[in-house]
This record gives sequence, structure tokens and C-alpha cells, in this order.
Amino acid sequence: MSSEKKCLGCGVLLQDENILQEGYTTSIENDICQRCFRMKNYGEYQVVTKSNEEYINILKSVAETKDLVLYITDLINLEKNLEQIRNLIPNKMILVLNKKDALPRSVKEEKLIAYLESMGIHFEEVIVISANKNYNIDYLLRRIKFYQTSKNVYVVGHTNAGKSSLINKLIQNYSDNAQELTMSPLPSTTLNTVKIEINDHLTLFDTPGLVQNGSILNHVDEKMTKKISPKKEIKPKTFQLRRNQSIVIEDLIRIDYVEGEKNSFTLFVSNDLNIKRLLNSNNHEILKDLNKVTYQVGYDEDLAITGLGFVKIVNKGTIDVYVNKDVETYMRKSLI
Ligand SMILES: Nc1nc2c(ncn2[C@@H]2O[C@H](COP(=O)(O)OP(=O)(O)OP(=O)(O)O)[C@@H](O)[C@H]2O)c(=O)[nH]1
Ligand SMILES: [Mg+2]
Repeated sequence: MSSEKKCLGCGVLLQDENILQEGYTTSIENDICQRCFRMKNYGEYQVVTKSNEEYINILKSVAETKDLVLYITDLINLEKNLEQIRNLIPNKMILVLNKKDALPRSVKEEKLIAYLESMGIHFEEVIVISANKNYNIDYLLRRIKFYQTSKNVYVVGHTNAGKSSLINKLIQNYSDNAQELTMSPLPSTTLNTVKIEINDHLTLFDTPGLVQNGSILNHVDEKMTKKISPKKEIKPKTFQLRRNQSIVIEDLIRIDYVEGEKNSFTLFVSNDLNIKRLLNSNNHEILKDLNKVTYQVGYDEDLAITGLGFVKIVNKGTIDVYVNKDVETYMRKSLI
């Protein structure tokens, strides 16, 4: 039987007919689908590939409301193009920078906010939080109350930004509701809009994340996905490189420093990843079969690697980056 009943964990329509299809549960009486049940109870993940077309339609329907929107983004993995969502939704919008706990403690919040504000995209406010560490959630709630135009507030952003994690914190902190949204380090955990009543004055809507087509997470297995997702404060690793030296992260990416003075490369990636330095690039063919992109680096720039993190490079020079051809990398003004 299929029903109009949605899974309370991920929003998918529940059905008890086809185990191979989305939304399967052994009984329609259950509150969550089998996929959510397995993620929550056994940490067993089942990857679902979502099309962004569906998601864009969800964003368009949010744009038809006059409601406040929280745009959640991940500080380790900031989007290259924050305008994409902003342009689709003209509503009042708070930009929420999540995963502050994963950045080194020394990084100042004001600096992060100023960086985002300097991009010139309009938001009512930019707020730094950590959903996992419950940091600044009280302040966020106060600002939600200040800007909300009705009971309804929508939570949007790219996949894995921590939308469901944030809503779970709001449920735990401020409501009697026992609902728990499904969270996971894999992309596309939430599959459809989920409505959560926090209290009489606030109803939140979780949405599935916009898929990052250029994310490295689309090209690694489950074990590596867990390694890549930073659970703790990142200990930045700095390498002083001379021309013709390289950095290799797992079997994911190789960065060759091909031209320039002695330079400092600081990696902001999960502590669990294995990083090697090659003292003479020419002696090693490792990962050179991957697609090569060359960047002219200016003073104080980051090489951003979508889904993985970023590398701060202090001086100007030339680098060759070897990575899967479908993984997006780009240079930006240094975040930190
Ligand atoms: N370090 C850190 N990790 C976080 C934080 N918030 C969420 N995460 C992690 O980020 C991953 C994704 O979290 P979700 O809440 O499932 O993200 P989502 O935005 O709902 O993702 P989709 O449903 O796929 O769109 C999980 O591994 C979370 O543990 C945070 O504040 N700090
Ligand atoms: Mg989610």
C-alpha cells in the first residue's frame, strides 16, 4: 500500500510494496522508512541520487511564500556560488554559517561574517553557529523570532550543510516534540520537505539539500566519506614548499607547486586524512593520471576543493592540481 504519509526522518512518502524503492517500510504504521531506520539505529547508509531539478522546484515553492528562510552553509565547504539559492528565493533570508567547531578555535567569528558580507549578497544577517556543539543556537532563535513573517520558517542549503542537524538541535532545545530528523555524512539524506512544529509560534520546514555536482563526496566510498567529514576541530597542517614539491591527500588530490618563491601551504581538511609531502615532484607519478588544472595563485588565496576543504596559500605562484575531472576546485580570497 502506498499512502500520503511521509517519513518523519527524511520526508519521503512511505510505501510497503517495493523494498527496492524509496520510502519502503515494513508497515505503513511505522513513522520512518527503512533507510532512516537503518541509518539511525545501525549507522548503515544507503546512498540516494537526487536530481537538482526536483530541489529547484522546492526552492521555487519556498519563494512563493513570504516566509523567512534560513540558508545553511558549511564553513569548511563554502559554496562558490551563494547567489544560486539567493537568486531563486527573494524572501527575507538569514545566512547561517555552520560547523564553526570544525575550524580552529582561533578563527574569529567577526572575520568570517565580514568575509561573507564583503561578497555583496543581501542577507538580513549572517550568523555563525555549530549545530553539533550547540553553539550560538540561542542567538539564532532570537533572530528568527525577530525576522519571521509568519509561523513558518524554511531551512535550505546544499546537501550536508547540517540543515537537519540544526533543526534537531532546535527541537531538543526548545520543544516537547520527540521527532528526530535523520542526519548523515552522506549526501542527500533528507529526501523531501519535512514539517516540524517547534512550538505555537514556530514551524520549521527541513528540505533536501541542493546536490553539489562538483563535490568530491560523489566519487568516494562510504568509508572515505566518513573520513572526509570533520568531526573535530581541524588541526591545520602547514607545509613550507619550494618549487617542484607536492602535497598529496590520500588518493584524492595532488597539488604540485610548480613556480614561485618558497611558499606556505596550510591545509584545512579533516584530521583523519592522510597527507604526504613529496620533496621532488618529478620523482613521483602518483595521481598524475587524474585531470590536471593549473592555477595562478595570488597573495593570500585559498584553493577550495568542493566537499573536502581548502588550502591557504600565502604567496603568489603557480600550482598544478590533479583531481577527478568532475571535482570542482577554485581559487578564492583567503577565508582565514
Ligand atoms: N563538525 C560539524 N559537523 C556537523 C555540524 N552540523 C552537521 N554536521 C555534520 O554534517 C553532516 C551532514 O549533516 P545533516 O544534518 O545530515 O546535513 P543536511 O544539510 O541535512 O544534509 P541533506 O539532508 O543531505 O541535505 C553530518 O555528518 C553531521 O554530523 C556541525 O556543527 N559541526
Ligand atoms: Mg537533511
